[in-house]
Amino acid sequence: MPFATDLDVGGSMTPHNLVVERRLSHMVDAYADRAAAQELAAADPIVYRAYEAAVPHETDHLVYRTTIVHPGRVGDEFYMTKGHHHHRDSAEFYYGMAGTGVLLMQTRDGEVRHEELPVGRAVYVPPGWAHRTINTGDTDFVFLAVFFGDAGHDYASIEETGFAVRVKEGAMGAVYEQAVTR
Ligand code: PAN
Ligand code: ZN
Repeated sequence: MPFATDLDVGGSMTPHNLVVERRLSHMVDAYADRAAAQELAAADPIVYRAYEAAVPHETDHLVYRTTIVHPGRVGDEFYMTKGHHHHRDSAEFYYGMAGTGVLLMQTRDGEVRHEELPVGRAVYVPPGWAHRTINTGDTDFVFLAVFFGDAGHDYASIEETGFAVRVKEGAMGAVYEQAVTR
C-alpha cells in the first residue's frame, strides 16, 4: 500500500526503522590515525545514525534513508560513514538536508570523485561507485539517500581496499589527502 513518512531537517523520519547506529568502536580501522581512534573509542561516541522507511528490500522498490553524521574528528580526520558498494551495482540518489558535508565516491578501478552535499543539493551516484559521506562542518550533517530495494550493501570490498582519499581539517577548511595506506 502507498504510505507517507515525515522527514525533518534534524534527520528524523516518522515513522521509521532505525537501521544503522555506528559508534566509533565499530569503525576504528577506517581512520588514518588508529591510535587516536582507539583512544576516542574508549568513550565510544556515536558517529552516525540512519533511519529507514518501511520499504521491502525487493526488486522494483525504492528504499530511502535519512542519515545524521555528527560533527567530530579522529585526529584531524572528519567523522564519516563506513561507506560501501552495493552487491548489485545500481545507482543511488543523495539529497542534502542540513549541515555541511561531502560525498566521496570511488570505482573498483580506484577512480575517485567527490561532491559537496550542501542543503538542497542532489548528487547522483552512478552504478559501481562506492560511497562514503563526511561531515566537514561543526553541526550535524543530514541527508537523504534513495536506493534500489534489491541492491544490498557490500561493506567488505571497500573495507579491503579503503578509499584512496581522506578528508581532513586544514587551516582553511576541508582538505583532500591521498590516503597513505588502505
Ligand atoms: C546510505 C548509508 C548511510 C550509512 O543510506 O547506508 O548513510 O552509511 P553506511 O551504510 O556506509 O554505514 C546509503 O548509501 N545507502 O545505500
Ligand atoms: Zn548506498
